[in-house]
Amino acid sequence: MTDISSALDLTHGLPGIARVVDGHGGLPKVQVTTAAAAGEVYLHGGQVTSWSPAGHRDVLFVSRASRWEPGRAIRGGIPICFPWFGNKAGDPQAPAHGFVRSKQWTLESIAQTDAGVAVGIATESDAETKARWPFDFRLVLRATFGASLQVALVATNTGTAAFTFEEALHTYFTIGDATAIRISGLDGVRYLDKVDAGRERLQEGDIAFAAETDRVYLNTAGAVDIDDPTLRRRIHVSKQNSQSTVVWNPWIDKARALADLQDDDWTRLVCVETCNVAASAIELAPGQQHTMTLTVTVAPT
Ligand code: TA6
Repeated sequence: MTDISSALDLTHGLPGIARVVDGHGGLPKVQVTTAAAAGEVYLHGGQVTSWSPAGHRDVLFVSRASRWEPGRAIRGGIPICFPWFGNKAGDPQAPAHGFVRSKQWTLESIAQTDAGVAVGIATESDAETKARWPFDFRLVLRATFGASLQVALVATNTGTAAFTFEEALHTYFTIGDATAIRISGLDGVRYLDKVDAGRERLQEGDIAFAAETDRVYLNTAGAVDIDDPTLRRRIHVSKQNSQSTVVWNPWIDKARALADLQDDDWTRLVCVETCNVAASAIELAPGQQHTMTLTVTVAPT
């Protein structure tokens, strides 16, 4: 066990419930094990990488080809996109989806609550982030592992100038077969089709997958269901203070092109992302705070 994991476990560990241990690549992670659920969060990227409620296999997908090293994003779980989503406008050299998903976060708390075991981690601006984005901020992620998974992302403007940011909880869900699932809850919602040069379209009915799909659903605060006939379960994704939902499946060619995805990973993952992007970007004045929350439940079908 690395010194950092041992020290954090000594300070924050709850014996028999939540421990800080070395994960892949020797990266410290919090491992939660209770009767209600098991789960994991890496300090690298502030990334939840596992949630298995009792009686269910893991609801979150992580690729076996993922990299586990400083400066690289973990491929799977819940990457955090901040302070921009996708490519940064006017700065093609900037890292896609911002810089906090490849940053080391700080463990602040582990506590048992009525809803489950709550893990609090944080990151904030520093010289490196300010070279990319000249604002002072603090981000806190609270992940609660229980019969449901709750994830809250709290952004605070700790500086003297207002700023505008985009954010996403870019959740990768485990599914049995991408060609068989159906996603409901976005009927009648307009979206930007990123596979078709960002053309704006209208969703009609449920989403089914038959090709690369990359869509930004606009002005939608509603919940989404992922119906999975192969794993015989329904994943319910609800949210608060989020006005955009992104749906992504890389399909064959994109999965093959991404080095940290296995070629057939597209068959067993779908991203349904809880966001505030594009026209729903958030403006914060100095001292102001914004909290976006995701709640996931799963039920057999
Ligand atoms: O959320 C969908 C998306 O923006 C896609 O365009 C695709 O690029 C995906 O994210 C993964 O991005 P990444 O930078 O992690 O390879």
